[in-house]
Amino acid sequence: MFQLDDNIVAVSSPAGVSARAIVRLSGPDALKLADSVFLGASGPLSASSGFRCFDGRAVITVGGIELPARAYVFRAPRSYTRQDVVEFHIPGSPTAATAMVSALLSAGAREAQGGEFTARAFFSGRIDLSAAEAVADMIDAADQVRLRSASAALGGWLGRLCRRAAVTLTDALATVEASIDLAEENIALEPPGRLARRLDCVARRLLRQAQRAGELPETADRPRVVIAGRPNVGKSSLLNVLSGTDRAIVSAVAGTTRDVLTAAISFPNGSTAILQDAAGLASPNDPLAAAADQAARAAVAVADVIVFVVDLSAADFQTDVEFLRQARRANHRCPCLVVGNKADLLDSQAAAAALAGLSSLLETAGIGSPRQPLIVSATVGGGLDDLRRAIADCLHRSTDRPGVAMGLHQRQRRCLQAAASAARRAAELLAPAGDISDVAELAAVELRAAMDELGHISGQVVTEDVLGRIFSRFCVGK
Ligand SMILES: Nc1nc2c(ncn2[C@@H]2O[C@H](COP(=O)(O)OP(=O)(O)OP(=O)(O)O)[C@@H](O)[C@H]2O)c(=O)[nH]1
Ligand SMILES: [Mg+2]
Repeated sequence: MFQLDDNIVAVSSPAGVSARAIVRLSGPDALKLADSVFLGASGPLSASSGFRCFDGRAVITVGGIELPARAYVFRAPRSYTRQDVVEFHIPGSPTAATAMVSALLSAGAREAQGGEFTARAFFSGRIDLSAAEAVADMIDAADQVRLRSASAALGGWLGRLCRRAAVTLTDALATVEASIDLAEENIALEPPGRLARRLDCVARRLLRQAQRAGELPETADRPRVVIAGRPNVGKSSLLNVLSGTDRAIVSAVAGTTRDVLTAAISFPNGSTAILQDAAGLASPNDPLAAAADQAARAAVAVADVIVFVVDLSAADFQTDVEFLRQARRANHRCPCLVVGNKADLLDSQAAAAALAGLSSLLETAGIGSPRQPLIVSATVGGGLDDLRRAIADCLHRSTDRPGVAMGLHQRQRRCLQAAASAARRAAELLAPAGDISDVAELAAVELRAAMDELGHISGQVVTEDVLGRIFSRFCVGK
């Protein structure tokens, strides 16, 4: 999948103009190649020791470009990739960075693919697969909670959990295999009951972590805030005003929005999310409306926060409450904000009465949310700051459950659960056995299966297909 022994180069700072651009080079000839574009004040980089930085000039002969530059030298094996690595920091012009990469390519380096530096760190044994995934999670982290979780994974909690479990499993497997080899020899091994208890303990620990850890997104998706509600209540108007765009068509005709529309929203605390507006939930009677309704329900089902909008000036909220109940059923773990829109059409007394009516209906229906419905006007603008704050708050809560500083990808969770099940099956075989050798062959199969599952997380047992999917999440230069 990746060639590992040649010299790779890439711009590893973000696209666009910035204070500094970083060009990264890794491989057996990295220092020699670096010397072809860098004139250091204290001599060639290939003569330098590692863990040093040198000021000098980047000299790109094609085009006659000369720039002030700083080179950071990391010598193998004390580098990210365990190869010689040079990082050039130059003034943040994308043109200069691209010219430098081109010069290094002409000198013999190869353009790095997305994630290839981290792949080298993984294949050289510098980090395990869970840490490599954490690097991608950290780059993608859309909020502090995900950042904390990525940082915990990079700190190695998952790797340590798997290694500790693997030690017990390897130990148990050795005992079980010894029981086959030594069956004739009358050598006392650990009693099967005690071995079973140890394995059961490992299974429980793995399962507990699988259940406790939060869910990490499989892609670089920002959290999704889905605006739902009946047709014509002002969902598209809210999408536009909250995102500061004209993304959605607004009209007095019910059923205007058909597709799920998306816009970015950012919050005062710096976090960002994807805001989605879909068709009004309805009991559709034509095929197009049915497809639109289905798309809206699918968006609700995977939302991180639901903003359920009702038209406060409407006389009756029964249908709204029924649709809200359906939305909650489709995604019961997701926080939900109820928003009374079009408050500008009511005077304050009528608005208070409508709010009380809506709240009591919600309570009767048993779907009273922990907070009161919010009152807003998408067109006049009232209540929108409160709504933004409430959404940010919900986003925080949806990922910041107490004790959850750790997150797992679905694949990792499945592997932990499968490892736990296999360890438990081994324990169940051993517990009632009179002697380990009575169940040794079957128990060994289960123990190996459990170890394989853990190996899928650390990367010891992993297919090219899984690796390809993981490293394709990275951008070039990382
Ligand atoms: N007075 C008032 N009118 C509003 C407000 N919000 C939306 N409207 C109007 O309500 C109508 C419907 O608004 P949309 O934003 O298209 O509603 P929607 O929920 O997206 O409708 P569908 O896409 O058909 O489901 C438009 O005429 C809007 O101008 C509001 O806060 N106050
Ligand atoms: Mg709409």
